[in-house]
Amino acid sequence: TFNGNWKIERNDNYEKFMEKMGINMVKRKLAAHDNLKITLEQTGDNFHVKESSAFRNLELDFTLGVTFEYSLADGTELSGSWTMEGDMLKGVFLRKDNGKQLTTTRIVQGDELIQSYHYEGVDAKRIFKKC
Ligand code: MYR
Repeated sequence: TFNGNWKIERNDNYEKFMEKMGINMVKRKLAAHDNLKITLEQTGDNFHVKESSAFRNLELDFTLGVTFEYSLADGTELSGSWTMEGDMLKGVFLRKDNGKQLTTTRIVQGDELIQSYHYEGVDAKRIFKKC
């Protein structure tokens, strides 16, 4: 289950990923230590998400298979949706500014939630611990 409070534990290639996303060095340095926490609450196909970090606090709802809008901390706007494939959440989003695709997955393994990101040939992961 994805339900619970998750706190960022470590990043894998996140710096390179952000660089590919066009995020400047100062912001990348800050974002690498953003203390991201996410709370996920799934009820059937509906998810409630609380996101809190050094940059902002926000809450949002999404439904599997239903397109929604999401803005990154730097203001980049995305539009897309999550679907479930087996035990994995798969997200396909488009950047509104350039039309390019960002894909992401979430999977729970033991007490870790692993979120992967893919953009323009660059892969990264952020690994969260249950808290
Ligand atoms: C959510 O389920 O938490 C809301 C929707 C998330 C959309 C995909 C997030 C991609 C984040 C990429 C971070 C990139 C920073 C350069």
